Amino acid sequence: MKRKDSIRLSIVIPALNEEGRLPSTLESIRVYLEKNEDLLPAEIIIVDDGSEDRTGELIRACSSRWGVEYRCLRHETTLGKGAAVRTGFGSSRGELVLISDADLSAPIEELEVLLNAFSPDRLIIASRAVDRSLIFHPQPFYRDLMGRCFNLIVQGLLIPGIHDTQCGFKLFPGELARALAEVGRVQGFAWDVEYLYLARLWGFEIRELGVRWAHVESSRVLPGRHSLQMFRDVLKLGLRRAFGKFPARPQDL
Ligand SMILES: Nc1nc2c(ncn2[C@@H]2O[C@H](COP(=O)(O)OP(=O)(O)O)[C@@H](O)[C@H]2O)c(=O)[nH]1
Ligand SMILES: [Mg+2]
Repeated sequence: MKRKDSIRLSIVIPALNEEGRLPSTLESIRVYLEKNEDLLPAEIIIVDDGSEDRTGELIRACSSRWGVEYRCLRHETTLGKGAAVRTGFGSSRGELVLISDADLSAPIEELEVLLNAFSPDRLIIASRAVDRSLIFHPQPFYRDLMGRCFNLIVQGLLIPGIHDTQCGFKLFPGELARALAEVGRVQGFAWDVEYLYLARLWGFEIRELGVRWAHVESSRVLPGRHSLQMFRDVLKLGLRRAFGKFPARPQDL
C-alpha cells in the first residue's frame, strides 16, 4: 500500500454537476496552497461522478504546475458520493488525505485546525456539532433536524460519542484512507459512517473538531430519496456489526 512518490497532501473532491461551484473552490485551494508551501507537493483529485455538465472539462483544463498536480477521475455513470470518495482515496498518494465537498462549506483555511491536531494514528473530522457559533450560515431547519435524528441512530448503532459524522471535511492519515478505500462498500452519502466505524475498530482515534462552516445553496441532496438511502445504509451497517462482518485491520497498516 505504500506509495513511492512523496506527496504531502491529497485533496479529494467528489463532484456531481459542479461546474458552477468548482471554479471558485479550485481558486481558493490554489491560493491557500500557495501560502502554505509546507503542504506541497500536493495533488487535487476530483472525482467526477458521471456529471452531465462541464465539470469534467473544467477540471481537465486545470494545468498542473510545480508542487500542485490536478487529477480528474471519472465515473461514466453516477454511482454516489461514497463510490466517488472510494475512487479518490484509492488513487491518492498523499501522506495526508483531505476530503472536501466541492462547495467548500468548510473554508479551506480550516484545514489548519485539522492539521494542528493531526497524528498518524488519528482521524480528524470537522464537525458542526462541537461549536454552533462557528456556523455562519446554518442549514435549513429540516436538514438540521434530519441530521440530528440520523446522528442519534449512528451513535446508537455504530459510533457513540461522535456528534456529527457527516460534515464533508475530514483529514485522514494517507495509509488509512487507502486501506478504507479497499474495503469500503457504502456507495451513497452514508459512506462516512462506515469509514469512521472501521477506523475506530482498527484502533485509530477519531477527533471531532469545530470548524467555521456555512451552508451553500443548491444542494445535490434530495431530502426524501437520499435520507431514506442513508437510513437504510446505516441499518445495514448495524446488521453487519451485529453479525461481526467487518474486516479486521490490515496487517500492513
Ligand atoms: N460523487 C458524487 N458526489 C456527490 C453526489 N451528490 C453530491 N455529491 C458531492 O458531495 C458534496 C456535497 O454535496 P452538497 O450538494 O453540497 O451536499 P450538502 O452540502 O450536504 O447539501 C459535493 O462535493 C457534491 O458534488 C453524488 O451522487 N455523487
Ligand atoms: Mg454542500
